Amino acid sequence: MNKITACPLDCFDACSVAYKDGVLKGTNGGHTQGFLCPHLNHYEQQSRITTPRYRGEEITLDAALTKLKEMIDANYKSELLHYRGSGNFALMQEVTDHFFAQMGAKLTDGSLCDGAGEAGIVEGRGSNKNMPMSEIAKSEVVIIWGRNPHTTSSHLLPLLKGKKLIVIDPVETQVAKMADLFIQIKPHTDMYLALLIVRFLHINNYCDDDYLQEYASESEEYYELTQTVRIKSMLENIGVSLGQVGTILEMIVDKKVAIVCGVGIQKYRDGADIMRSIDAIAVHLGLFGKEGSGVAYLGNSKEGIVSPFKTKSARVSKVDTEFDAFKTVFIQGANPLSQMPNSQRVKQSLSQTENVVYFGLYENETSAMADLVIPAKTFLQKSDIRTSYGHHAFLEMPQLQESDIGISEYDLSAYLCKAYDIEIKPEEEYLEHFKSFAEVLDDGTFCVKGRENIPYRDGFDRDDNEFLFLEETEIDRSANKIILTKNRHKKRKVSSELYLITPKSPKSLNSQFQREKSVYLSSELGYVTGDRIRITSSVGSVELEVLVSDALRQDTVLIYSGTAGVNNLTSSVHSYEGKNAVYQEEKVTIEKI
Ligand SMILES: Nc1nc2c(c(=O)[nH]1)N[C@H]1C(S)=C(S)[C@@H](COP(=O)(O)OP(=O)(O)OC[C@H]3O[C@@H](n4cnc5c(=O)[nH]c(N)nc54)[C@H](O)[C@@H]3O)O[C@H]1N2
Ligand SMILES: Nc1nc2c(c(=O)[nH]1)N[C@H]1C(S)=C(S)[C@@H](COP(=O)(O)OP(=O)(O)OC[C@H]3O[C@@H](n4cnc5c(=O)[nH]c(N)nc54)[C@H](O)[C@@H]3O)O[C@H]1N2
Ligand code: SF4
Ligand SMILES: [Mo]
Repeated sequence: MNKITACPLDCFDACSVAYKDGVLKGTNGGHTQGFLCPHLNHYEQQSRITTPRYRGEEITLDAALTKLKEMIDANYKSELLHYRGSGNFALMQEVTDHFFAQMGAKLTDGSLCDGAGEAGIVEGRGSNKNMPMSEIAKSEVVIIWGRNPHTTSSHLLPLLKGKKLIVIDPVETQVAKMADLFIQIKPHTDMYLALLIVRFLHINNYCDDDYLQEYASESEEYYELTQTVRIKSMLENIGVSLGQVGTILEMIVDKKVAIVCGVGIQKYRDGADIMRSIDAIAVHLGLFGKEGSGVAYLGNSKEGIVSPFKTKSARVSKVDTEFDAFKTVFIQGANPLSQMPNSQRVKQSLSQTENVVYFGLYENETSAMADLVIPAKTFLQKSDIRTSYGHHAFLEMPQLQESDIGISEYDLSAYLCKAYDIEIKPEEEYLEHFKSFAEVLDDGTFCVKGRENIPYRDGFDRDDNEFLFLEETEIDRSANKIILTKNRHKKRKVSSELYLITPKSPKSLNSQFQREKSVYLSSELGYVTGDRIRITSSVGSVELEVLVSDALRQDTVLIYSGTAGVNNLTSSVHSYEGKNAVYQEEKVTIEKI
């Protein structure tokens, strides 16, 4: 008989999974339609860490736990850091936070992922309530804006059939090839396109005036702001024609429109402002609070769920963490040496930390330099529950396999809590606690109680119920940067500075699974597949082999997330809002080696 669980990975789709005789398949009902994706199809073939290690020597799990306790014993509380990533997205991952917070250790805050965009959404709307996949299914027109569904949310694709499709991306992705209109925008210029769209909505009287009066009364002021952008020179600058803007307007007016955004638009310091400028388009069209309309981004996967864990503690940012300020750093479900920005800084800082503990499934840069390596159990070998940032399902993940390898997050926490006399409840009680936030639907599946399919029906979650538009200073901050960059280009050679974009690869999930090894360039840059080049930013450099791709703009260098060395190029500054990592602000130069 099939047993049902869910994929544990950090992914919009959060698929329900049928498990039979060691084979993982999509469930027939719901959005998976019987299909998973390459990550889960090959999940059981991944080679895992099977044995704990201390400074290169294999040891037993008992010995590893004793070592861990010794390391913790040797600390003052303030010298202990718990750094947790998103390798597994299920709810019980947080149980280790419970132990470390009670111990007085520091935890992290900030985001390597969607924090800037989320901050922009919260500023404008007062909260981040997402448009779920099931509502996108009801739209007539979909704008895919800085998201790559073939790679990162493939279960969205069947829902796009029969709809008008606009894609805005610097890369001609597979979904761009299917689009009725594709705008191959210059990286980091989405805010200007968004401002221009609102301006033309006003000029053509296409705004939903009744809606604006009720929920966005400052729209006239915002219109004035959009007029500070010079149309012709800005369109030239961002690589969009007036005709294309006209086509967008024709396609979206008086339609059910879903604007489906990804993290691509917000990997910049002003990522929050960019997201808010896109939200403003939806506000002018009156898309919020209506069926099949709105903006989809990454929702908060824990919306509607109160954690049973006690995790109050002092926190340090996970973007520019000074690991060497701690004596012991416990890393769980993360590969900071590859995935945090500024890898050389991370390496320097971690190598000066006395005890680095890696608790994970796979070997990677971080496990290689850790003093103590503790293997985790896979999602099939422990009990858990997950929710999603792309839809509202509540998915149980019962234990389906026995294994002698590794230890679960709960068992490790229970061991440590016992050792330090910290209260921890039985695992089943935590799972039951989570289940109290689930409600059953007509088809027998579960969703998170209270999550709205059509949020913002009665306006926004701000005191005055209104949307808060971007202000002049915020737009200036971003506009200045474009002007500054242009001046820099004048001084140096224009072709020498290229945009770095670092999206997700179809082969890996960030640094898990099959990692990419190449840099992708447009053939117009004069390199051929197989050339080795050095890519350099003001932060550092990396050497990679070229793969020529016609999907790219001439001014763009693409290195996928998870490629070893990509984050040598990125700096560990924070976004202006949202305490997010900034992966695409650095310009790069390239040279043959
Ligand atoms: N296969 C696979 N799936 C994944 C992941 C993975 O690593 N691999 N990672 C998971 C995680 S952690 C996340 S957060 C999600 C993210 O999912 P997505 O948001 O889809 O992620 P990205 O590929 O980073 O970015 C999406 C698109 O943004 C485009 N882009 C880059 N810069 C710009 C820009 O300035 N403007 C515009 N308009 N577009 C731009 C990129 O070319 C890319 O096509 O995916 C999840 N799913
Ligand atoms: N240049 C660039 N850098 C990026 C990005 C980008 O687009 N470009 N994307 C950013 C984004 S959006 C994200 S979310 C981050 C992700 O960065 P990380 O959170 O570091 O995620 P992964 O690289 O997937 O590494 C996760 C590790 O978790 C471990 N793991 C998996 N399952 C389990 C489990 O059940 N238990 C335990 N204990 N461990 C487990 C695996 O060993 C794996 O190596 O990367 C960010 N870094
Ligand atoms: S699409 Fe996403 S949630 Fe579904 S199986 Fe693949 S990684 Fe997991
Ligand atoms: Mo992410």
